[in-house]
Amino acid sequence: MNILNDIKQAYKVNQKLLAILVDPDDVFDTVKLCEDISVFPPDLILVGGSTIEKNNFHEVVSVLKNLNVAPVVLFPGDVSQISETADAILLLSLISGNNPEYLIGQHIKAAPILKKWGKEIIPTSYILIDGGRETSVQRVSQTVPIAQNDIEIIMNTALAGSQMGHQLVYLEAGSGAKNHVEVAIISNLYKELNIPLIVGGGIRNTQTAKMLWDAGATVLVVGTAFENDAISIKELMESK
Ligand code: 1GP
Repeated sequence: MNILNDIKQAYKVNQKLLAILVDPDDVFDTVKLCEDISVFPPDLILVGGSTIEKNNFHEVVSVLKNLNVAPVVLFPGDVSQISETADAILLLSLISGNNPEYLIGQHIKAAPILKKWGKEIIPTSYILIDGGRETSVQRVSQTVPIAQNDIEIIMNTALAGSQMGHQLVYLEAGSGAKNHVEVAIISNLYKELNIPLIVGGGIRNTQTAKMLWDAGATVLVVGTAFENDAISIKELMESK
């Protein structure tokens, strides 16, 4: 299995992918979670959160991995969120901000762990875009998101990330964002960059998902709406 190759291939042939984000802090019933995911599985399962208060991170990753319905990819808020059983990790650099801890600090702490871990590491530009309210990623990282209308800055930030060797660009409006990343940003980046886009934050219905996929996102990430049973994976998968 090579998840980056699969995403690049999807990008090349204009196939759309759905990732469901599971934040272990919001998991109260792993049996229900597994049922919800296995009835109609997404293409990818991301696991992580800006902070993890509960002590269930490894359990949640391994329960999802044991389902064996989709690759389980770590989406870590910090170095504590690396689990033995996952298939890959998005090694996120928060390049829209200037907090050294999220640009390189956590990465240095994670480096020896990831070396031993030996699984797939996917270097990813993580770009925070204003989603209309303060989200936990903003609070925890203490970085200011880029305004939705600063398309040139967003573009140049993503371009710099790809020039630094990042393989994916994750445009993040933040979990529970009021406003998702705007279509104009996605379509501009899709036109100008040669790199698959992951887009997440504030996607609450299939119409929005379809619009963002059509604008050029290769992977859409849905977390809150799935947690709240407000969206169905089946409908999302069928709306591609
Ligand atoms: C957050 O992009 C993800 O990192 C998902 O956001 O919870 O708003 O779907 P939502």
